[in-house]
Amino acid sequence: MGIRMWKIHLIRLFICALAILIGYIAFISILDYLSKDASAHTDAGFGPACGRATLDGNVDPEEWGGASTQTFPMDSPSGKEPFTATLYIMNSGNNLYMGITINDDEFTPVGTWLPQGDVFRIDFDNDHSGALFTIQDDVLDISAGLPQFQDGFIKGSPVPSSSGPDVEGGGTSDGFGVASRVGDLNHFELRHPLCSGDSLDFCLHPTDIVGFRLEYLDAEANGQFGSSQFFPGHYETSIADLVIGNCPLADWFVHLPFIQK
Ligand SMILES: [Ca+2]
Ligand SMILES: [Ca+2]
Ligand SMILES: [Ca+2]
Ligand SMILES: [Ca+2]
Repeated sequence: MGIRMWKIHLIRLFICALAILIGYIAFISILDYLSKDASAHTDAGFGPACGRATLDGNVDPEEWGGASTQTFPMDSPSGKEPFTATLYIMNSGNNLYMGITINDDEFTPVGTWLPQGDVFRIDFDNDHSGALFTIQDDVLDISAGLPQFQDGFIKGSPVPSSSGPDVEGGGTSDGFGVASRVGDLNHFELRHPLCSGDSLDFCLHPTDIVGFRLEYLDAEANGQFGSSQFFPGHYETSIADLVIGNCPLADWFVHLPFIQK
């Protein structure tokens, strides 16, 4: 075989290797895209629902009757027994309302590691990008101990998920929430403006879709940390969807005194 033929063979070999490499990269990219698509924005969707509730720490099924509702086991990555929670979501013309019940075995208002005891942290994916913990994303905390409601935001430092109250980041505290023990469940109720005007809050309009993830941090009766449990999952791409309803409902606010039950 002459030198010329060798050159042609080498060029063919190079082109084949290049084609295989490009194919492999494309295959891996498609797999990566599909895996992200499967985990982000799961089918844990909450449809548009209109309503408003009295925030007294009692998730009364009647007042939340119009809400989009799901009952589910929490994702407990530590291996502790998963709690079962029911989440109710609806909105008025001005506010998002969320109600949650969970079968924690006690309502703990003070903890060693959790100063406000049992707490739900709700992380929002403001722009529905499929990623949590973008700087300034909205974060709401509703806890057993005082102050029961905190309107926060992602600070991003020292770790991506670190958050702080809006008032410490130059924003305003917007919303309200109350938690209490009702029967053998912990109940949490809150509201937050759909569009407060604060840059540390989301701004949502009818038909908008926003992503969110719940995290429940359980304090035990002795104040020790119990477990951290999640919905729809514990990954940063585990995000449920919420569609904002077109609801011409005005709000009325009835703030009942907090009564520990
Ligand atoms: Ca209520
Ligand atoms: Ca705010
Ligand atoms: Ca906020
Ligand atoms: Ca507890």
